Amino acid sequence: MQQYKVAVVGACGAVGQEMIKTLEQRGFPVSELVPLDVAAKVGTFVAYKGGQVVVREAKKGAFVGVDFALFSAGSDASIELAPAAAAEGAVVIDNSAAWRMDPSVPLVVPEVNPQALDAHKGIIANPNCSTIQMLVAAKPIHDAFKIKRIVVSTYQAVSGTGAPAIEELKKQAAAFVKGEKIESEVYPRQILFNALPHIDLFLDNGYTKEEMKMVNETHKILDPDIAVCPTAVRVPVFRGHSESINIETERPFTLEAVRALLEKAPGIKLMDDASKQVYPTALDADGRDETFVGRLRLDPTVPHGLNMWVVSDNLRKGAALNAVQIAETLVARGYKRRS
Ligand code: 3JN
Repeated sequence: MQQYKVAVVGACGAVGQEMIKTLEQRGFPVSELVPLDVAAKVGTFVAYKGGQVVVREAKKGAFVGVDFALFSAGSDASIELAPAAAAEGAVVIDNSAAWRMDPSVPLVVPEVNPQALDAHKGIIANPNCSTIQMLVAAKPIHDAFKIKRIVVSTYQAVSGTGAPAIEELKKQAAAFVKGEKIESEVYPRQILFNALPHIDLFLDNGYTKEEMKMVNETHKILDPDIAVCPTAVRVPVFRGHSESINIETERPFTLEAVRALLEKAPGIKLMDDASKQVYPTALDADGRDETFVGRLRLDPTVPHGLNMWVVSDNLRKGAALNAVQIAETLVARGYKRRS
């Protein structure tokens, strides 16, 4: 079997670590793993296949001979280094927002629009985590009944913000138990025992950047005609984003038909039996690859309405796994080295 040299940029970060773990767990054919990060991390090690691989500096010249470069080091690093990596012959799969809306860059969820990969010119973008799980669940419904409008509220884990936010939630919990003062640095308000309707920056239209990513990315990936109305909320959960999704379709459907579609849709696990209190939660999704769907019910307030609860691991399907699946899909579609 052909093997590929794979670089991970941001290898020491939460998503970078998950990318390396995912490559290993899925048996991606890696001839050499090249962990790259900022100068301060050079010489440290990442764990891979029972061994330790030394971290090198992410800089121009580091991508010669690399087949796939998985980037998760933030937008600035992607803007600076992704074109260089592509020029050096690598296919970049970028987890940041830097290139997502560039018309020449495919924005891909492999279960939804794998065909978009064929037009890549060396850079491919991974969508925002909240978009990915929403579209995995929406795709089979859109194909069968044509979605007109989606109203979505997210309940997003602190790991979406990064390691400092995970620490902040832990510290606030410890301070609460000890009866000490609760300090907030990462978030503008206390996250412990709270829900913050504020993810990323506020824009002039009153929505946040996170919310507008869900709108714009849905239009690029699935259908520009779907109206999307989002509210993104941060909750005191470590890992796993949950979404309450209300869908209005053009064509009529039955719950049984939707259930049958979701049962056989790729990447989805149905957890839906209200009589036995079966529904997915963030803890069920932790470390898992699937997007979980439950609480399926009709919305009787519109002609063809559906409600569902969709949960997925934001670091995995929302980031690392989707990126690795893009590489797998490129290989399955006949990847050839670019230079
Ligand atoms: O907050 C979350 O749960 C997801 C965060 C995503 C994020 C955070 C900082 C910068 C992104 C993203 O992937 O859209 C970016 C970015 O790349 O702009």
